This record gives sequence, structure tokens and C-alpha cells, in this order.
Amino acid sequence: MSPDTSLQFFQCDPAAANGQPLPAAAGILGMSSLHSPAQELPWPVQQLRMPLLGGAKQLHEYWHSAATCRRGRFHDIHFSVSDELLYGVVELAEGHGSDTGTALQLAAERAYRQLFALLQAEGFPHLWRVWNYVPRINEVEHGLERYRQFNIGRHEAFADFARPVDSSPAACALGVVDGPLSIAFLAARQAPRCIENPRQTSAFAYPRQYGPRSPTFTRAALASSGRHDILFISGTASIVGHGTVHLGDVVAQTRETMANIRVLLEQAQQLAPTAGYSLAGLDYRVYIRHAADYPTVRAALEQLIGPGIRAVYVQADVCRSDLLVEVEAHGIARRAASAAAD
Ligand code: 3EB
Repeated sequence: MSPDTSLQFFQCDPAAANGQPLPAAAGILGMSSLHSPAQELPWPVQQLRMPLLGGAKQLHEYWHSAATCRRGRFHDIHFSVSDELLYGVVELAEGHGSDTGTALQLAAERAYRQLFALLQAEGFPHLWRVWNYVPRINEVEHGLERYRQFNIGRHEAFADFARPVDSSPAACALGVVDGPLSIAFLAARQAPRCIENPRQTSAFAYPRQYGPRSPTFTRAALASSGRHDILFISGTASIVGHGTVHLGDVVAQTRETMANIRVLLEQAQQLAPTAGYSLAGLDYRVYIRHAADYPTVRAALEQLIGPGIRAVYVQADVCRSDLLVEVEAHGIARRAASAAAD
């Protein structure tokens, strides 16, 4: 039997007394962290420039593979490669706008062009998951909300690399107060299966009222790596069809969001029946627009998912100004030995 080099996820708070042990350094693909690391780390780090809610001070989330990783730089990208996975982080300051676009649009386009060029060069054509953090996402500049500017740039890069939008990665796009445009991504040699939500218009088919170019992400992606099935649930919000529902009601928005996630999970269960995915078995990241809503959102989620919910709560702006909460999740399930291909 070949060694199990598939993707693993570790959440370590070095300050917590009984946290998980640190994974072996050679296998660390990359991490996200609330603060920029004190010293330069060999693997890529996406800094989460947002307040953690609920009293915890630090968070380190590691993507890990038991295979030894090779690290490298490609233009503005810091990346790691293991035998079947590639993780990278690209951070770009906004330069100047031009005749062809605003500064943010051009930065988004540049970041995604670099990303796709790297995937081509390294032979990892399939994007599984992208985490987009956009400074001042809801601000209107040059007559267009910055999230919509970002979407134009991202869409241009997808088009330039002939990436079909209906096989987009799972993703999220959240707003931070300041800092660079920051994009982390996980890609692989194998294509994931894209899952759309029948309760929602696919984001790549949103009507023009949400901006001149549609977002390019799928509602969830189901991938496999070694003996594991890996489910990525994109940032999910209180949207039905293409419209925001429950304006101003954070509890109802949280419940609608979970109704959307439940539908995605049901489809994942049909595609990977042996994975045993359940709401309580996923790891969640919860973005809350107003920090004061944290106890309310947390209580609503604990009621829906159970008190043992594994969730990290952060304060961030959501990409539509009427959305108060966004929830994303992932689950890694080991396939039963009898069902494994090897
Ligand atoms: C939505 O459903 C909410 O632009 O990459 C969720 C996940 C959202 C990803 C993205 C945006 C993105 O439209 C916003």
C-alpha cells in the first residue's frame, strides 16, 4: 500500500494548553494565521487581517500533507508543492488604475494571471479552493463597489486562461479593513467535482445587477486525495435565487445560510456515500459583519449544528453590504478501506 500523503488540516493555537500538536514541518503546505509571523517561515502564510471573536488571541490553521513539500516563489506567489497538491499565497498592493481598469481590478487580474500561470508551469491544473480577502470590499470607488471591481479582474484572468467558469473552485471573498489584496489557493492534479445549490442561482450566472462581471466560484467542491474525500463548502450566505433574504435579521440570515449548507452537504453525501459527512463533522469559519452579533450568531449555529460545533468566528465584511454573516466549511473524510481504489 502506498503511504498516505493526502491532505490534512490542523488547527493549533500555540498558546492553548491542550491544542493539537504541530504537524511535521516538512509536510506543511501552508497556513493561515491572524498575525504575520515573527520570523520568515519556509511555507506560505496567509495572514487573516481580521479580529478573532470570542476571546481567543491567536489561530494557526495548517494544510498538511505527509509527503515532503518543495517550496518556491513565482512572481508574487509563495507556494508549496507535495506530490499531488499545491498551496500558494499571493498578496498584491494596489498600484494605479489605468484606461483598462481600476487599481483593484488590475491587482485582481494580475494575481489570478500569476496563479494560473503557476498552475500551468507546475502541472497542477485544478483549483480546488480559493480564499480571497479584499481591502474595503464594500466601498464604492470610481462609481463601482470594490467587490465588483475585483470580480471584473478575476473574470478577465479566468477568460485569458480559457478557464470555464462553470468549473470554478470553491471560494470565499471577504472584506478586510486594509492591507494588500490577499489570495490563498489550493490546487491539485485531480479535478474536484463541482456542486451547485439548487436553491441559489449559480454565482457565475448572477444577473448584471450584481456587477458587470459575475463571480467565478462554485458553491462546493468535492475532491479526493489518497484515501480521503475532501469537501470544501464555499462562503455561503443568506441568498435564495440570487437575492439576499432576511434584510437586517442576523438570526434568520444565519438559519438561511445553514439551510443552504445543508443542501450542499446532502449532494456531497450522494456523491461520496461512504464519506459520512454531517453538519457536526465539518470545520467552520464564520465571518460576522458586526462583532456585536457574535453571541447571537454563535447561539444560532450551536442550536442548528450542536454545542460541539468546531468553528472559528471572525469579524469581516461580507461581499454584499446587506449580508450580515457568511459561513464556510470543509470536511476531510477517510474512505473505508474496502471502498478505496488502491
Ligand atoms: C454569494 O453567495 C456570497 O466572490 O468568491 C461567497 C463565496 C460569496 C465566494 C466569491 C462570494 C464569493 O454570492 C458571496
